[in-house]
This record gives sequence, structure tokens and C-alpha cells, in this order.
Amino acid sequence: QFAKAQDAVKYRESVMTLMGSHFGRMAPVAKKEAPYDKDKIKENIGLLNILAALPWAAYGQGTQGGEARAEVWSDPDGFKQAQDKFQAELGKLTVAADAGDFDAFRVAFGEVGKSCKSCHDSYRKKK
Ligand code: ASC
Repeated sequence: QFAKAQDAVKYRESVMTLMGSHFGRMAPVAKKEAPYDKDKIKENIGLLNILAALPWAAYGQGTQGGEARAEVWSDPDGFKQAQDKFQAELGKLTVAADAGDFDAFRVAFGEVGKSCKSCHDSYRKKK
């Protein structure tokens, strides 16, 4: 799938960058600093659902590197649990956005953000 470890690193970091963009641009809405546009939010979350499926296959054996900590490979069950938590919270965010429920969106947005952070805290190198 990836010819070189560095190709896997670049792939997963590229996907994470896009996820950060499509998640982060909703933050002003969640903070009530920008208006809630249901369709724009749904578009971002639709893209996030696609992107969220992609990074994990790029953490195969022998692809150590980048900002990933050794724990990704030494604690695969914990890493998988963190992925599953993120997917579950993104699922709730998707339901809220589909319903056009701003309050539910805000709560679920915060929970997705926490799941990003908690995985980064455990599995991404400290900057
Ligand atoms: C983002 C981003 C993250 C998360 C995290 C939430 O927009 O790039 O890693 O949100 O900061 O706590």
C-alpha cells in the first residue's frame, strides 16, 4: 500500500491536516462567533466522515515516524479504542448536524474535540 514508511507518514499527516481544517472551521460556530449555517456544517461533517475513515490504515507495522509515538505500535488496543471513541463521537455530531439542532451540535462538537485531544495526548509526540 505504501512503498516507504515516509509515504505512510505523509499520507496520515495529510489526512489529519484536512480533518483539522474541516473540524476547526466549525469552531467559531460552536463558540457562537459565527452564524450556524446548517448546510455548511453538514458539508463539513460529511467530509469529516469520509476523512475519519482514512488515517488508520497508514499506521501499519514498519511505518513508525513523524509525530506518532511508539505507543501507537506498542499499545494497538488502546490506539484502536481511541479511534473508536472518535468515530462514535463523530457519529453523534453527524446526527445532531443532520437534525439541524444547534445545541446538540455544540455539545457533540466539544466531545469530538475532546476525543481528538485525548488521542493526541497519548499517541502523538509532545511539541
Ligand atoms: C482541531 C484540531 C485538533 C482538535 C483539538 C481539539 O481543530 O486540529 O487536533 O481540534 O485541538 O481539542
